[in-house]
Amino acid sequence: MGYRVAVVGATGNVGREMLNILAERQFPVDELAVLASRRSLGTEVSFGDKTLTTQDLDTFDFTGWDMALFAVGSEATKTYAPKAAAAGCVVIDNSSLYRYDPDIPLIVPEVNPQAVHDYKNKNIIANPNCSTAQMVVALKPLHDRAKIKRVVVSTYQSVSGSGKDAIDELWNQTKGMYVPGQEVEPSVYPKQIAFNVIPHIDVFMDSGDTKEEWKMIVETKKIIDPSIKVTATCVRVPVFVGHSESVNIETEDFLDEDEARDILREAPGILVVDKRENGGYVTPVECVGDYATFISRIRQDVTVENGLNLWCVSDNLRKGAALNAVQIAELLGREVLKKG
Ligand code: 2RA
Repeated sequence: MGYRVAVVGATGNVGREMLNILAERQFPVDELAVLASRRSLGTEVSFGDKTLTTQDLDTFDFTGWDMALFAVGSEATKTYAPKAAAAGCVVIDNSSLYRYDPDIPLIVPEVNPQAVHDYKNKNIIANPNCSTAQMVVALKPLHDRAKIKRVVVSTYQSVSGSGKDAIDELWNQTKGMYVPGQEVEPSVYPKQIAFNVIPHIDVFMDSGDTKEEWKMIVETKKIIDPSIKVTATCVRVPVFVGHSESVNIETEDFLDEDEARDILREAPGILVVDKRENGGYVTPVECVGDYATFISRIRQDVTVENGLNLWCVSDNLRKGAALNAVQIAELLGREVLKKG
């Protein structure tokens, strides 16, 4: 016996990836409901070799459904997630709405699976921000071995993190650079993204950090350890899918690069590609469609007593969103609901 699962926001990039991954991983689904706003009503979406037609989220009754994977913005989540939770359907939410609620677990299954038992407070589990998810997968095994004190991270985030319009903007703006008269002015982003980088993701906060940077700080503390000091610079780059991160780590105990590499090689969810030669590292175009968090360029940071540098790349629509949500569903089923 399997689960009755709803995917909310099934026509968006992340919603479609959730369906792809539920099928790829043969999640035990007895019944699947694909829900969307009235605007997308009747849209057909793929689930493995099946084609499903979206139902109206506004009128859907979640009673008797086991789990609802939400892949919609915070506003729609605010309206419909409590409705699903109150009907007894466990919500796994990809928006940022509930991530910082102390009564709601924020989970990366390779890092803090034990937190899945904390969902009972509000029948909701939060999925982390995409740039946080891949980073904490890499940090956790090193933290367990040598206790991380401080993290300095610079991100190189693909445009798919901003949605379909951003993908179109990069494509059309790039084409427009070569076709006179087809120039495309910035609209999704404040500045040109083609052949450019933009050090601004989400809104600016009083501290001078952007909210994306704030999310990485707060979420890393909630998922791994509140004592870890984190500072982040999040940058949008002209890449379609795949977030990259340059991560500098300072630990309490000394950890040499070879031991760090061995620890990462054995850690869940990680693939180490690290050779000091041409091509001996992973780039975003190579991670697309993969489940793994790829780690390269592992080396000592000799400017501090116990420092390490590494390069971290992952598919932001998968580990950064849809895959992590499905892994939470698997964890919830295995550890709590125990059907399937
Ligand atoms: C981004 N992390 O990359 C944000 C939201 N997905 O735009």
